[in-house]
Amino acid sequence: MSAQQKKGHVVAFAFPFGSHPTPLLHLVQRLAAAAPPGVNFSYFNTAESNQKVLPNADLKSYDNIKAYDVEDGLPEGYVFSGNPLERIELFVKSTPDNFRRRLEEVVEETGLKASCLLTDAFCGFRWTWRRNWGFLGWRSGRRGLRRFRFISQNQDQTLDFLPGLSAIHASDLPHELLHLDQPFSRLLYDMSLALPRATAVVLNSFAGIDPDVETDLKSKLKKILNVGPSPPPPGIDQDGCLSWLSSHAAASVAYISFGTMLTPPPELLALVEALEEKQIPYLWSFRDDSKRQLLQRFFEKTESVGKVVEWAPQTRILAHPSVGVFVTHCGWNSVVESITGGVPMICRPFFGDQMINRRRVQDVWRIGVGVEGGVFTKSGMMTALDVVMCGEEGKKMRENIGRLRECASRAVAENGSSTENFKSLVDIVTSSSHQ
Ligand code: U2F
Repeated sequence: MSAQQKKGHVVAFAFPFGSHPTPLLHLVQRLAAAAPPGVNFSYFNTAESNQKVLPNADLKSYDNIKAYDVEDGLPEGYVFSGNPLERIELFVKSTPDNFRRRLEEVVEETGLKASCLLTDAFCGFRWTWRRNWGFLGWRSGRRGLRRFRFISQNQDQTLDFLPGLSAIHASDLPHELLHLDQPFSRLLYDMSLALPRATAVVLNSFAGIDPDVETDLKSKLKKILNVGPSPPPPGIDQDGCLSWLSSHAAASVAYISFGTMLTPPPELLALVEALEEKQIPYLWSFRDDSKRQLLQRFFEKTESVGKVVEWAPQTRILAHPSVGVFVTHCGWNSVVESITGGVPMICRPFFGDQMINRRRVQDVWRIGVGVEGGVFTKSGMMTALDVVMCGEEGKKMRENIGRLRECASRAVAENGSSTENFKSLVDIVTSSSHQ
């Protein structure tokens, strides 16, 4: 291939909420480091989200990546009603025009036409279908959506019609899937139509975790590329979590985090009562000021056994031998990181894919338990802590997670499947066929 043909302009569209923008930016950085000279990368995200993710990304060391702000869809002087989905819905309504406008400006300024589009699957807008572009993705399908609606009438029914998902119950489905009149549901629906048109769907997952799902995806999509588990970001330990962990016995600490998007509910009181009763040392990533008042007394009372920080270097914490359990909302990144760290989970999912992830953790991989009745209660949490941290079942979970962890290590080793898939991805995004 000639140097001229290798030149290209890879355009990444981020979904600016929760943990979405960061993994996409990391992927762009990995690709930019591996791409042949002359290939440029542009990362599009809202100004607010860029302000959060760019300072940790050290883009200065990449002369082939530029970040751009797109409009967030908030009308001037807008007053929020308190609905947590409002910001997302306004953004979704402003797509794809906000991305298109900004991209046109950038093409005008730089003279570089987009040669490849690498987007979060949530940005699978209809206008992108005109060309064969790449998507970072999740799984669904038009027929699937109709079936989901049908089976949702019986919450106990399982998804036997989707290979590899027979353990998932109708009650585990995100209710957003079933109401196509809402902006967020339309986004999911558009995504399900867009994925089969993409040149490749890139997943933060690895071969062997879900063989039946992988086979099914291969039959439905042009190409799937598991490139995970993604290499962990350095994760600065500004609050001394790791040295605190090192002063504890092996597998004795509960690490607690509910991800980046949640306002956890008042039932957290039941969780803390269980921790206190069992005298379990805990490390909690907690930055929700609205709930701090609720838990302040507990935090003070248990200062000698607990540590509360606003942001924790999670991947490093989960890799620490003192952590015995991860109390999690089951966001996908957290589940993968817990597997990579070899830590069994206590699951309290809240929305979206989290209930499906919980079901797989508990019933498919058997590497954790859901909380009894789906919400925190003192007795349910005490039982879950006993099961995971003390009992035979917990030992079995650690063995099961060890096997998955080995699959993950093999995948990212030299010549491993994720390593090879990543090389294919580099070829795809830098290939002249898109230009
Ligand atoms: C949404 O999930 P979240 O962003 O809430 O949660 P995760 O997918 O688990 O990702 C959280 C990331 O933030 C990191 C952690 C994960 O990589 O290591 N982190 C950290 O480093 N330190 C902290 O103190 C707290 C978190 C959504 F809600 C889920 O349903 C989806 O599955 C998920 C992915 O699409 O996005």
